[in-house]
Amino acid sequence: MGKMASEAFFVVVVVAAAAAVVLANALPVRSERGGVEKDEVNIWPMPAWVSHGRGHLYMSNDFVLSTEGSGYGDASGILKDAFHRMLAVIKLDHVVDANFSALHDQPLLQGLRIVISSPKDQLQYGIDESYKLMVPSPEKPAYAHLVAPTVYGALHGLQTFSQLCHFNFTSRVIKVHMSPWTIIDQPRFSYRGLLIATSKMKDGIAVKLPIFMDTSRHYLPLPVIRKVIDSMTYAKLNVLHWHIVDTESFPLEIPSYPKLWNGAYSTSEQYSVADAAEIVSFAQKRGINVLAEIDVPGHALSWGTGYPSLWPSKDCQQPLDVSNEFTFKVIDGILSDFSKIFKFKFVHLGGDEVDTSCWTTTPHISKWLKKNGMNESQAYQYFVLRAQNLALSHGYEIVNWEETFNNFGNKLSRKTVVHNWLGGGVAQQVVASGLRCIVSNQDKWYLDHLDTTWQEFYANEPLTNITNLKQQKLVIGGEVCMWGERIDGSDIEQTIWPRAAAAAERLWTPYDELAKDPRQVTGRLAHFRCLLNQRGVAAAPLAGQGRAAPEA
Ligand code: CP6
Repeated sequence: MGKMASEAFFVVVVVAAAAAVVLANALPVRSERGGVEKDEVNIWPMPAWVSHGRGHLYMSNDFVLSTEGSGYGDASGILKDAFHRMLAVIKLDHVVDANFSALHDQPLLQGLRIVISSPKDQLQYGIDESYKLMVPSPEKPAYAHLVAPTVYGALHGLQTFSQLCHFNFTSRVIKVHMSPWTIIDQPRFSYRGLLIATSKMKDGIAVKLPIFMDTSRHYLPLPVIRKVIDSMTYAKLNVLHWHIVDTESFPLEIPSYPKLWNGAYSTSEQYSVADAAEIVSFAQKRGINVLAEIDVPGHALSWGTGYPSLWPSKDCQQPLDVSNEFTFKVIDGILSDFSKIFKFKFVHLGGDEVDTSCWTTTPHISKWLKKNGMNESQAYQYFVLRAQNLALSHGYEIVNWEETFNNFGNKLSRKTVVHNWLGGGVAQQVVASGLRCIVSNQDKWYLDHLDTTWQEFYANEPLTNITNLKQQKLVIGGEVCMWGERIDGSDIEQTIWPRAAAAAERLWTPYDELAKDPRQVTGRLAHFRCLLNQRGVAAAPLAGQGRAAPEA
């Protein structure tokens, strides 16, 4: 984003905040975030500012979208498609017939008028995601209004609107209760991510089918990934971190080095370039950026299936051979191909858990180390920095796991975002050094840790021990991680949800509006989990994750 654009973003945020303050003083009813009233506002994540009344409205059977006066043309259909997806989930199209009761003498909401100021819809990090939503009182029902600087802010507004609508299975009508509503909202952090890993351990044969069987282990079929993306939008998460390749398999097609694909488990456990591009476009249309990762130099054994010279030797197969120029040619080729598919401003270069012992025990590499006057840890640094330079040459900024910072933080490119995952609270040191940080500490935000409760997810505060305002701004957000060793398409949804939602509120809602004690939000989160279930997402019961084993 250019300087002008980011200044405009700032002005809009300030104006929105000022408007919020004015409205806060002017409007009579402001929901309390505590006690009984709190659970009445069943919106997740809680918006920055909410006011509501006590009236009831009903959605007209032919509820329409109006974009009159909007500066956004919607040539790509992002808004129109999102509106229809929203209607489908409100009306529960996948479970009930669209055969609604006639509504006589009820105040009817005729439609939603959406005004978006920016004509552009290029999705990128840091765009304005704010929106303002107004639902009228039953006395003057007509239209609800949604105003947003960008279409992506409007998408969040649609999600919030969908949560104000309640389908009654008995009367078969859709009620918007507690009108009028005014909601002014924007995210606390601009990076709100979920990691999925698609390359771990093979236990069976995968089939690319929308219905998955016990045989589709760990490789995630495209329909599963699409469903995860859709579910992310319900919680206003905006980055899908795709840990595509790792030691166990290399499922992605890389045209520059086509034999890398030989590292896939099988020909049905592969993503073509077209598959990946389709996922990126599917996500973009929903306001979600895809952060692609190649984890180097460790976690890359599968690369050598197609190109064995990337291994130090036949018996010592990782990390990638640091002494071989071909290694960096391949990384360059991958990043070149990536830059045509993955349009997010960041690429993730891994750099975690590197065991360099193969480098010293392999004669030709140990010779190379001596010749270049490097020890193992210097070679690790050399590798990471060279990969960083390649990413920069393809126009990317970089995300690296925190070991790179812990070992040579002062050498990293200033365009690095350090991705925390170890328990030591590195964020504080990262931002003190002037680098940006993403928070994912494994004892709090790792979804594969089945013993971590939703309350612990909720309570994890990214700005812990960071008080300086400038340093706080360097924490660009956080990410919950769904590592793939022990999950696949059959249980990924209930492993992600509802705990990811707890983190999503932490990343969206202003700090002062967050519950100090997670118990205060149990009812509202249970409601959101139920909403996920209604929408076809297999979110687990709140007490189903992180539970202690029952007493024998
Ligand atoms: N794979 C990769 C992993 C993990 C990491 N990187 C990981 C390590 C420890 C736990 C969970 C996941 N499976 N490539 C660490 C960032 Cl507990």
